[in-house]
Amino acid sequence: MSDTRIVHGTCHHDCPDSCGWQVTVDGTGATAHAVQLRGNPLHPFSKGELCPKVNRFLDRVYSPDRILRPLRRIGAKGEGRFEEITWAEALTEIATRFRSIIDQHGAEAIMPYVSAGNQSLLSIMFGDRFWHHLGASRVTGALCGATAGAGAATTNGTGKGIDPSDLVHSKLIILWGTNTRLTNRHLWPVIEEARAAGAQVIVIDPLRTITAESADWFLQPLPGTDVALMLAMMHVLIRDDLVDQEWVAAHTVGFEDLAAHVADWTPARAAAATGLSVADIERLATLYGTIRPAAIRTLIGAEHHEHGAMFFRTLTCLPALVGAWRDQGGGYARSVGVWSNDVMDHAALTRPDLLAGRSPRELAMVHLGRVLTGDHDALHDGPPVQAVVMISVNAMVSVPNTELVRQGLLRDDLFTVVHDQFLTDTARYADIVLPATTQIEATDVVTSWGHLYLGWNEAAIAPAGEAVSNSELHRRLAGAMGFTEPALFDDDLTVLRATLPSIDLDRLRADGFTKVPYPADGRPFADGGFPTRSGRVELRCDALAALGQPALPTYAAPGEAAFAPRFPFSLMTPKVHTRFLNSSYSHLPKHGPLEGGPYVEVHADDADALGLTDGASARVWNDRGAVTATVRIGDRVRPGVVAIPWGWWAGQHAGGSTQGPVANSLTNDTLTDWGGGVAFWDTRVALAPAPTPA
Ligand SMILES: Nc1nc2c(c(=O)[nH]1)N[C@H]1C(S)=C(S)[C@@H](COP(=O)(O)OP(=O)(O)OC[C@H]3O[C@@H](n4cnc5c(=O)[nH]c(N)nc54)[C@H](O)[C@@H]3O)O[C@H]1N2
Ligand SMILES: Nc1nc2c(c(=O)[nH]1)N[C@H]1C(S)=C(S)[C@@H](COP(=O)(O)OP(=O)(O)OC[C@H]3O[C@@H](n4cnc5c(=O)[nH]c(N)nc54)[C@H](O)[C@@H]3O)O[C@H]1N2
Ligand code: SF4
Ligand SMILES: [Mo]
Repeated sequence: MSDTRIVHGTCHHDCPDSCGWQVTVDGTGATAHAVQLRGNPLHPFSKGELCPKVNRFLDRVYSPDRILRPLRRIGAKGEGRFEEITWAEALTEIATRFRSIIDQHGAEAIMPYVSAGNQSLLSIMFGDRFWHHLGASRVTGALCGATAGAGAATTNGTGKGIDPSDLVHSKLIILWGTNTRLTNRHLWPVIEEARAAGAQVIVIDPLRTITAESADWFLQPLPGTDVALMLAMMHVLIRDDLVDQEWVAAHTVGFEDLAAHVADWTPARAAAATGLSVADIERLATLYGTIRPAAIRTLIGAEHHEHGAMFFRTLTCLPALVGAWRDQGGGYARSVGVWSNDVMDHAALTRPDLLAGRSPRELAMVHLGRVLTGDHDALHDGPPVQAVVMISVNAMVSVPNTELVRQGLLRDDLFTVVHDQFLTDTARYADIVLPATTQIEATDVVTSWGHLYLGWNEAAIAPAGEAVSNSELHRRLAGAMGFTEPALFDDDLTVLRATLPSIDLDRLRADGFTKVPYPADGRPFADGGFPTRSGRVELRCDALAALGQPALPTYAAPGEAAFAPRFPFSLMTPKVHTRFLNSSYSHLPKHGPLEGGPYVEVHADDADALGLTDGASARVWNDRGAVTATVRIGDRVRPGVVAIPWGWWAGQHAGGSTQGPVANSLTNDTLTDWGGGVAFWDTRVALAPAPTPA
C-alpha cells in the first residue's frame, strides 16, 4: 500500500550486538502504526537477525500495560496505586519539591539514577546537562562495564581491544567469563566460522552455560578464582619458555618482577584455589603459549566480583606475554565501544562546563541502598538524599542488596520519580511515574560495544500516549525549573551533530549505520603504542599504589568468603533466559511464562545432603534477604555453588507479592576493587527445603 514505509532503527538494549532493524509502518503522523519489526539484512554484524527478546518488540510497544500518562501515587509506597495526572501537574510537583529540597539541603540532596535500559547516546547522556546545571549529586561507577574497563585500562592504558569480528582469524579462542551464545549471539557465527577453519574454542566459566556446552573444551573454576588460574598460566608460560621475549622486551614493563612474582604460582597452588586439575591448568597454558593467533574474548560477567578489576587487569597481561597482539585475530577482545569514543565529543554531549566550577558530591551507583538509607560513608558525610530520579533502570530487580534499596524507597521523606515504559517493581515505589517512549518512538544514535558500527535510530511512530524520550524529559524538567541556559533545550539533531562532529549524520541517517575508525590490518597494538604512562603494557603498574592495590597481579579471596561457615554456598545470579534482557521482558506474556519461573539450580551431591528434591521448593537466604524458589538439580553448577537466574520481577516469585524479594535481595553490594562496579557474584547463602505452606 502506498502509505506503508520502512524506517531504519537500531536496538537500544544494553547488549553488545546493537542490531540494525527495519520497522514497517502503516500511515503517517499521529496515526502511524508499526506493523512489523525485523532485522535489517544489510547490517554488517546482525545481518538481518534479531533475537527472541526483540523479535516480539512490537508486543512491548503496543502492550496494554504501557504507562501512557504521568501518574501520581495515591496508595502506600510500593503498593502500586496511582492516579493519572497531566504533565503540567507532574512537572509542577517535581519542580516544587526540588526547589524546597534545594532550599533546605542543597542540590546535592537530589540524586539522578540513570542506567543503560536505553544505551542510545541522547537517552543515556543528554540528561547530564540538566543534572550538571542543577548541581545534583553525581553518580559514579556502574552496574555494568565500569570495572572491566578500569581493570583493563590499568594494564593497557585503555579498554580498547581487538574487533571481535576478527575472531574469524583466530586459531585459539578462549571465551573467558562470557556466555556468547546467549548474551552476544551474533558473534557466535563468527566463532563457528573460525572453528570450521580449525580454531579451538575453550570456555572458562563457573557455570556450564549453553556456550560451555558448545565448546571444544570447558573449564569450570570456582567463582572469583580466575586470577589464580591466570597467575599459574603465567608461571607455566615463563617456566616452559613460551613467552614472546622480543615483544615483551619491546612493549612491556615489569616482566622480571612479574616472573619473580609468579615463580611460586605453581599449577598445584592454582588448582587448590580454583578447583581445577593441575593437568588442565598445564594444558590451558600450553595451548595458549603455542597456538597463534590466540584471542581471549570476555565481556562483563567476571567483573561482578569484589576483585573484578583485578581479573581484567591480570587477564590483559596474558596477550602481552605471548605476543598475541602481533596477529590479526590475536589479543584481547572485550567492549569495542571505546573505539567510538574516537568519533565522539563527549563534553559536547554532556557539557561538564555547566557545573560552572562546582564539584558536587559523588555517590556510588552500586551503593543505592546504602545511600537511600542514610549510610554516612556512602553519603560521604554530605546531606541525605531527599529526591531520587530513576531513569532507564529497574533498581528493585537489578541493583544488589535489593531489600536495603526497598528500605530506602519506603522512606516517607524521600521523593521518588521514575521514568519508564512500564509500572516496574521500582516504579511502584515512586511518588511520580513518568511515561517513557520505546526505541521506535524517538530518534537517537546507538554506539555499540560488540562491533564497530554506529547505528542510526529513526523514530518510526509517534510517542505512545503522552510518553516522552529521555532527552525530552530533561528539556521539560529544565523548563519546569525555570532554567534559561540554552544548552538544556537543544533539540536532538543539534545535540547529535555536536556529539559526532566528524560523522556525516545525513549519510548515517540514510544508510542506518557507519563504521568507526579501526586499523585496517586489524592489529591495533601489534607494534605497541599503549596509552599507559610508560607507553607500554604495564605488567607492573606502579600507579595502582594510589588505589591501594598491588603493582603486580595478585590473587585474593573475596571478603564474603568469611561467611562460609554460616552460608556454605556460593550464589550465582546469572542471565540465563533467552527471552529476557536484564529486568526487561519477564513481565510480558510471551516471555516470562515461557521461561518457566524462578528456580535455584543445585548440584545433586548438595541436594542429597540437604534433602532437596527436584521440583520441590527451597528457601535460600543470608543476612540480606531470603528467596523461595523451585529446586532444579543439575550439573550446570559445581558442588558448593548454586545459581538463581536473574531478571524475574518480585510478583513472579513464590507468594506472588509485587513487594516480595527477588534474586538480588541476596546479592552483595560491595564495591569492586576499583572501577566502581558490583560484587554481585561474591555472595554466600544457605539453603534448605522450604517449609510447606499452611
Ligand atoms: N543479580 C544480577 N544482577 C544484575 C546482573 C546480573 O547478571 N545478575 N546484571 C547487571 C547488569 S550487567 C546490568 S546492565 C543491569 C541492568 O539493569 P537495568 O538497567 O535495570 O536493566 P534493563 O532491564 O536493561 O532496563 C531497565 C529499564 O529501562 C527501561 N527503558 C528502556 N528503554 C527506556 C527509555 O528509552 N527510557 C526510559 N526512561 N526507560 C527505558 C525498561 O523498561 C526497563 O524497565 O543489571 C545488573 N544486575
Ligand atoms: N539474552 C540476554 N542477552 C544479554 C543480556 C540478558 O540479560 N539476556 N544482558 C546484556 C548485558 S546488560 C550484558 S552486560 C551482557 C553480558 O554478557 P556476558 O558478560 O557474556 O554475560 P553474563 O551472563 O553477565 O556473564 C558471563 C559469564 O560470566 C560468568 N562468570 C561469573 N563469574 C565468573 C568468574 O568468576 N569467572 C569466570 N570465568 N566467569 C564468571 C557467568 O557464569 C556467566 O556465564 O549481556 C547482554 N546480553
Ligand atoms: S537485544 Fe541484543 S541481540 Fe536482541 S535485537 Fe537487541 S541488540 Fe540484537
Ligand atoms: Mo550489563
